[in-house]
Amino acid sequence: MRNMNFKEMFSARTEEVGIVVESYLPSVEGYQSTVLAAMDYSVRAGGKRLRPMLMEETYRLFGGRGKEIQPFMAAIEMIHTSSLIHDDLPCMDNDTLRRGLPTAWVKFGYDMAVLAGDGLLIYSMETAAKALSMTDRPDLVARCMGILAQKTGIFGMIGGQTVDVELAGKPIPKEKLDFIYRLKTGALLEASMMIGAILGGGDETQLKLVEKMASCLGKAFQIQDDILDLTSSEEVLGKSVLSDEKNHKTTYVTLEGMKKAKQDVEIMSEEAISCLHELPGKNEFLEALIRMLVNREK
Ligand code: GRG
Repeated sequence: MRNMNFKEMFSARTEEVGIVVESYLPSVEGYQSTVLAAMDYSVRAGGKRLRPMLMEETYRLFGGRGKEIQPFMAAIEMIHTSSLIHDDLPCMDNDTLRRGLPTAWVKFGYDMAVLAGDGLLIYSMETAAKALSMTDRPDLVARCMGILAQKTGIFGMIGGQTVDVELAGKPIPKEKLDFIYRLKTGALLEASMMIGAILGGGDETQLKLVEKMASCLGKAFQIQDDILDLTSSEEVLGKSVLSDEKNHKTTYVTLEGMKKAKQDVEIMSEEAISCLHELPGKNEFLEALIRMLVNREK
């Protein structure tokens, strides 16, 4: 078989990771099947599966070879998907297209979309707990469950989204925008890579470095997301574009201008790569993945 280029390798990994994630979804049955169908629809709609992919690649970087990472891979994608469902709601960004399909609230109604987001969010914890019976280090699994909850909650993604929503339509000083990006987007990337590092056997110093690497990546990733919202199309992204403008949001681009936004994406991604180089082990795919994420077109 001929050698695959990075794009092909990335697509293959997206598919492999997707199979793991989907294998943890609950069956769509019973009196509550409508909400289960909305959860199932939103996760199976696809997406790049970046967070579980980064988690598994970090786990491998530290030499992890077991299966206890898999419930966490599914859990982080469930949390991410739940956040997309809620982010698209009429009371938030009011968007109608996600992952190339009608958003959950358009397809299942506002009420069911709220419940599907809630359902996925808490099912993620039930899923992560499955790793307890797949390991001889339940202490590490318990720690990872704590990190998963913390980085998702009010001191993580939900906290960042709160400030983002509250300040829509208002000018935002740079420090507050940095706070929003670090929490709203960075926190789940931090959880992904930290869980990979902990279960892979990383020590405390390495864990701090992994957190910093993911935080730089998160900031670069969100700035790139702002850029794409302005410069790309619904066909390419599979989601609504010009959403920030519609919601009168201050973004990195409106604050700093397109040129600086692009430069800062480069700077933050190089910083993430230099953290990676300080860590032991080598994972060329992970390095290429970080570079590709911040230069992505969708
Ligand atoms: C119910 C858990 C819960 C949360 C409510 C709505 C909310 C709080 C948070 C929203 C956070 C959010 C949507 C941040 C933006 C992050 C971002 C850039 C998402 C796009 O991620 P990709 O490109 O998407 O990885 P795919 O579809 O490829 O997975």
